[in-house]
Amino acid sequence: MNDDPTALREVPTAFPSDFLWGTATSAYQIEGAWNEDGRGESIWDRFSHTPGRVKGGDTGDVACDHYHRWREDIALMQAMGMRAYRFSIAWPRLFPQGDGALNTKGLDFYDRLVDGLLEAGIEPFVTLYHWDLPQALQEKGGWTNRETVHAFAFYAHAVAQRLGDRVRYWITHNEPWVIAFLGHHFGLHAPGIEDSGASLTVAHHLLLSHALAMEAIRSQAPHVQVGITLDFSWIEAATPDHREEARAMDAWRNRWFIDPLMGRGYPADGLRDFHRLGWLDAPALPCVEEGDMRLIALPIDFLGVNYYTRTLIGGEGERERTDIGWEVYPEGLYKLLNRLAFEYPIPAFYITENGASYNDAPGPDGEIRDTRRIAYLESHFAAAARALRCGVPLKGYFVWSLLDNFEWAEGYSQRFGLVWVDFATQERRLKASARWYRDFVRRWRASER
Ligand code: IFM
Repeated sequence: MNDDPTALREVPTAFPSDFLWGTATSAYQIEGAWNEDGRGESIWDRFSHTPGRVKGGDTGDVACDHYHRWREDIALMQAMGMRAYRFSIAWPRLFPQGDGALNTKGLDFYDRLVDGLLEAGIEPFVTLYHWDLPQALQEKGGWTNRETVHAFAFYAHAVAQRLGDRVRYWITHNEPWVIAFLGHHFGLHAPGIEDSGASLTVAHHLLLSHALAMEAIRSQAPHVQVGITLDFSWIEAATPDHREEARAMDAWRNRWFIDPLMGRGYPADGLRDFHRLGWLDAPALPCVEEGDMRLIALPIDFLGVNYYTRTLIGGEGERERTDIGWEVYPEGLYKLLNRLAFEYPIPAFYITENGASYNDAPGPDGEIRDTRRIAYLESHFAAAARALRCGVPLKGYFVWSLLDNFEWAEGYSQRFGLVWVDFATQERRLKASARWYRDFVRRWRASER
């Protein structure tokens, strides 16, 4: 038995040979260059520049300076043997005012990035919206305004027209739950609104815009795969008394988006329960126009699943947690994938995010021994392997994140990266987990399946 926590244990052979191992990032969290080459202001620029909104007054103005260092970052992925990379496009780089004239310099950046990835043998997965709405659209009501749905489809069309010949995988939205509720009900994310009625309208418009964007992408690139990424939590009741609350939480946290996408409409039990439990002060569904629900249910080619933790209703206690305070619960990934595959007719799944915040610093020798991250990943990879053995059509796995980066309202206080970033000098350094992941993929490539 090898006691070295950074050593490779058994490589699960369940992963097929075309499995896409990768890492994920998003534009605002890594790019920096917030006002270069004609980029417009986004709601996250405005939010982070507002005192008191982000821990430590941190902003994404520079972040990981990926806008200038993308070649170095591709080289890191190559060194790690990655097969795929999920990144997002900053809408305000392309349309500084949200719609209207295209800023070609913005699109050129992503064009070069895609070419660079393909040259390195890395499959690009493009996310169109990872939370950075052009501020100009926010001035007109943002996602509460139905016009934004059309602006998003217009933006999707422009990106697909340019990149659709090379990008084979497209994700419309990342985590609409977070956008709708953290951004418009709790006010913890941009645009910092606290209005439950608005949050339900936003949720509906996000789903509708997903459908119209999917149509726009398919019109430009008929052979690509298009999906959406939802964030899920494994919800459990700690005691029988908490079962009802757990069911309501599941309706809100897990089913609010997937049910309408699968043609089931909004969870009927949800709104009544949210109201009763005092979670949402919105007595009615948002304005749903005729034909909306049919559009929202247009078939997706794949579902992106973001999974980090369990939500145990009615039970705190001593449980292992990452540095951001989220419980380590790999079993939840296994159960979640099985449940999704069992309940919904989804042809393919990708884990588009899974990872952990551990703030290990370099030791005296400069090494970052993030052994807890290795253990976290190992256990979650094993959970995914079990799901595969049960027949879940899982096609790929993206670790969040390639780099330590701007963790939204937490600023730079939480490090999710496989690669350590010194934000003062922009030096990058592979953590032990990055080498572990590299070895894992190497061993998997070499193993006979
Ligand atoms: O950093 C975020 C990411 O942008 C969306 N999913 C969760 C991650 C960790 O909080």
